[in-house]
Amino acid sequence: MKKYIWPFLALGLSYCQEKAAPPEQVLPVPHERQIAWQDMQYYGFVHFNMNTFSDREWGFGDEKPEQFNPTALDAKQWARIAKEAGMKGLIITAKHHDGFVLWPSAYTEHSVKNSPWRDGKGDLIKEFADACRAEGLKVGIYYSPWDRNHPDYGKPEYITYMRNQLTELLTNYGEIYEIWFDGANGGTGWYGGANEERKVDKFSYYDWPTTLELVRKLQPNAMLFSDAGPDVRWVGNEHGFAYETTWSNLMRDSVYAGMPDFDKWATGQENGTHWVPAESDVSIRPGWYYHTYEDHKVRTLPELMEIYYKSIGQNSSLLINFPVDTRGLIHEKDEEAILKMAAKVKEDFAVNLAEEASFEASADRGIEYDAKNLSDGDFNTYWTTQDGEMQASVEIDFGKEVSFNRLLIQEFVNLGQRVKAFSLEKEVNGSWEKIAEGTTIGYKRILRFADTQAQKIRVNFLDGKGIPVISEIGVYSAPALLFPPKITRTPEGKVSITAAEGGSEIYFSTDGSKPEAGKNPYTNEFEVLTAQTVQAIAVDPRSGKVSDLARVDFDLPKAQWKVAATTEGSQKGVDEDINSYWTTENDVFQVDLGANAVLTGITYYPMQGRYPSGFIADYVIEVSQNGSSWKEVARGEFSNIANSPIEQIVRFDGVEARHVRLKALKTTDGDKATVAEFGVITR
Ligand code: FUL
Ligand code: CA
Repeated sequence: MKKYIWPFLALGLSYCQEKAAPPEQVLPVPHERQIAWQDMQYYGFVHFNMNTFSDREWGFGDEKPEQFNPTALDAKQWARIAKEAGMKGLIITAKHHDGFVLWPSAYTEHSVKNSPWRDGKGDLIKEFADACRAEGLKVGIYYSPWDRNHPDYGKPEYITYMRNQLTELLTNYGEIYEIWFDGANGGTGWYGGANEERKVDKFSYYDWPTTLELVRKLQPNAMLFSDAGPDVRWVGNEHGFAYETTWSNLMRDSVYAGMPDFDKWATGQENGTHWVPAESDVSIRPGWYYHTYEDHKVRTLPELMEIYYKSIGQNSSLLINFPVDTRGLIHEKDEEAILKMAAKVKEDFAVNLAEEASFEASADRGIEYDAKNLSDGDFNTYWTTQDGEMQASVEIDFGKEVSFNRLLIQEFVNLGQRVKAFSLEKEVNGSWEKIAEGTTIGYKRILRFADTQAQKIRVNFLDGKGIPVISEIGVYSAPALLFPPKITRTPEGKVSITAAEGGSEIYFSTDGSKPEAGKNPYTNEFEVLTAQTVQAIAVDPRSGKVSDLARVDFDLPKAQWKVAATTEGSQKGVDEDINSYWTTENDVFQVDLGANAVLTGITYYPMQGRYPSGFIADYVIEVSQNGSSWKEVARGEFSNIANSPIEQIVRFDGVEARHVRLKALKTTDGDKATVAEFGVITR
């Protein structure tokens, strides 16, 4: 144990009092630039480039600059939305795998300078940087090392090209806070007309040490991102989820960008040698680039909140992507979704119950490291114990019984990440009862649990790489996520209704009336075997707040239905799951309903995959009593299905039949027709 005597600094009453030295670092510790960055927590991605216009995720490299032609581009709109959403910076795809660049680079013709946008005089990196700075946002650059356009890709000459371009980007646009090097590298491409596959040795080809040296020289404060860091690492998935146990320590010398089995390193390691914190990246839609056919797939509020809690709440930063559309704007639906998330985060953390509470620790290191530092809102003041006191707990007394469901903890990671196990307990009649537990904490850890009432709680630090050094502890009561409940039915007709978040109550109706809070609560699944409308609402019992209405029009259950097919999987077209699908053999989807019914229409859900195919464009619907003689009841086109693959409904005059078939006369892409879900209408 080290103690200093600082007689010259001591004043007044504390004259000659011993001051405890801060705890020793536990290595590795963050660099200054990482300390500045970790506080940002949340920033945005803009994927906008040639792919926006070629409607692809990865361009081949043979696209033409003339294709890049946004009609209403406004980088100020992006920055305004990011700012309103609480983001601290934005990162733009200056060059993606197809090689097209958003600035007038002197080193290539494959650039905005040869596009119709702003008559070839535009510089999108400049417009972007100016717009960000006007809103107080930091500016980041995504640069793809892989270039499917460049003739020299794979040769040493290309590395010079890449460094020249990085020099342009890092010299001409002011301070850059993060540079994002993508791990996807090498493969087939156009490569100046060669049209071939070019494999590169991802470890050695780019000579990263030299490139990184250049980048450091030009932008000493910039965080360098790649799978392997060196400053910030990929989280190992594109769902935006870090891990229950997430270390900022990484065995950095064992990993490199684009390595095949990166996954197993993605959580970081307790004994990692370098400080390389995780960044969770995710798009607000399935694709990174804009596709109109994903307009109905913008992530919902419960999905976005899950991302928030699993990234920022699990020791990671969060990078959410906007696929800017062909106008050059963030789509209205994406804006709505991100602002809803921002509002919900604000609501969840509106009141820190710990702020007014009294804190008492089982041990501390002296007055400067008192437990009151845990609720002063200052990350740089912390509570810690004497050297060797590895286990300790902090009791929080609210003064009266309060209700809560979130615990937020921040470790003072500037001295290294330590905690390996902790738990939360509440006092019940003089004894302690466990509410929740966790492993790592890191810069920020948020535990979610069901609403709990208590006057006193305690946080136990059970195991760590060193003594606990904790900056802040917060306790919150997040209102239930009031999202319309999900109503689903099995093919057998069993209906279940689930709320987006535990703790909320559900009320429902099956007779067409509007469900009311307090009337007809949902407790168990029930049967719906005829055409019936089920409606439901979620209610927060504490505030009495009511969600929007959920409504599903069910028709005949499908358990007895048989799809005529010789290939496997045809029942996937009638399994009440829109995420499974079947590819038809001959563009015909034919069903035996098992019994006669009076049909007045059909429903068709096209395939919902990330790369869907076989949407039916032109159709004929036929019915039959015996399965051999057929009668046409409808014919037409599913307009705009390519761009909006939502449920299609066709109505016709009532007709009695046992068999029904949907025939594709044409699919949007010429591929075999696919069916995600087929249904009939009998009312
Ligand atoms: C990936 C890329 O291949 C995607 O297109 C996207 O840019 C994403 C952020 O990183 O590795
Ligand atoms: Ca503090």
